[in-house]
Amino acid sequence: MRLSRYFLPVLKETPAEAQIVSHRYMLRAGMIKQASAGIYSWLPLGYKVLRRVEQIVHEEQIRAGHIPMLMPTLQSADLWRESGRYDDYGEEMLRIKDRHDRDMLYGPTNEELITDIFRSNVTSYRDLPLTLYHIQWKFRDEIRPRFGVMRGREFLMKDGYNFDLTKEDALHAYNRHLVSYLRTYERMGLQAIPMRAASGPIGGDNTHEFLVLAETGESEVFYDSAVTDIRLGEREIDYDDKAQCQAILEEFTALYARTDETHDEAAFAAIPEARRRSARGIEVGQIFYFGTKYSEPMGAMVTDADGNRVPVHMGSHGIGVSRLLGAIIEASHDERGIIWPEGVTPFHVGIVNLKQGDGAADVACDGLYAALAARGLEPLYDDTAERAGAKFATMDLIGLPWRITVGPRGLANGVVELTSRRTGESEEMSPEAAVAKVAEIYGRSSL
Ligand code: 5CA
Repeated sequence: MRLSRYFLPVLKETPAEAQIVSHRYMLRAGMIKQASAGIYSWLPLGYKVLRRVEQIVHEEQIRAGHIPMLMPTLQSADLWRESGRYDDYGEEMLRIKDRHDRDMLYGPTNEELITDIFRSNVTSYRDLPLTLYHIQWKFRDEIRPRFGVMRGREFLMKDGYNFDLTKEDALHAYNRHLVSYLRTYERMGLQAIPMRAASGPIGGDNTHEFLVLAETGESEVFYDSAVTDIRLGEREIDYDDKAQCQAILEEFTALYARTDETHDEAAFAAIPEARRRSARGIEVGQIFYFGTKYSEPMGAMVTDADGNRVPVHMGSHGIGVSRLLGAIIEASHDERGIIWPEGVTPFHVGIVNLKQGDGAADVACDGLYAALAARGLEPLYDDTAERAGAKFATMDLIGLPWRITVGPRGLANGVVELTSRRTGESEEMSPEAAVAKVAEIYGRSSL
């Protein structure tokens, strides 16, 4: 993309309403614009990152054997009356009447809708196990929407639902989600720690929240510092292997890590004092096993091997997709702006032309652009007439992990400069070497 043809409305001033760094940078970098309280438009740069995050979520869910689909945002109140949650859910649910005076609602979550789809189509244990998921906008009329996309009223969530014959199978689905979530967050450059939590209006006793440690997080957490040393890394995972998934859950949840809702002072005091931590965290996901809470009242039954009709065991599993952008920025930024991890960056590399209009510099930039694009990479080429300082400031603010700087002086010696946004280190090299290095970083060197 050429910046002169893009829509990147960066702000020089820090918006007064933004209290935390991710909100400030998302506004300043022209990623989002508030439409009304807790509701945002996703401007092109923000939308691009949102799509990248969504793509990683899809890839890891599909890898775990979960099936993508799409349910609507508006739902009929009737289903929620069946589960008993229409009255229970309270003020957070946005209730709407259509022209025929029918009660509708903007879905805050989808347990009822998916259970209805299941019961209409599945009747035998032979069709189990089944896990369906979607990535769809939700609405919760939060009393205090704040911190930009962190606590929105309208927000994007990945929500998945498992249907199993037995509790044991449903707990395997729970474990599978835990493992796939760990992989998902690690690919985004985040460490999200599973912590024992409370289940709230979703229900059930088994639940873990995934927390990214950050001073600006809304959750109070207590943990053994040794949990921060555990990584999933590149290990091979077989999502059908019950023992392996269970072992990973145990590895990640053996040490004390809880939110304030389930915090146990006595258990916390048993941790060696040097490892005891109380901190704040951003909740980027939550998994639940709730058994037959919805299947029983809504009649989601299957025939088992003995011919008996039994309610299915279910769980639901959510990732805060739009919130993740805020969490990634909270975890990765400096005083000049965002520093995107390579896995989610909106453009792979920035090209800064120090002297737009200079024949050699323009030709070199066009050549770099074409060579990067040929390797399947997306550069953002600042081809505007701005002065160098302003171009650098914009690149630093929007946080592309790599920048190639091109100027007549370097070109006279046959070199451009490749700079890491994270370390600030620069290296001079030929344009070809810069393309090869960037391609290697993104695993596109085979072309
Ligand atoms: N049905 C279950 C699982 S699919 C469910 O709704 N779980 S949840 O309530 O925990 O939401 C899942 C994730 O959505 C949360 O972990 C959080 O990351 C995100 N989320 C929840 N509320 C908001 C909000 N107001 N703004 C942004 N993200 C939110």
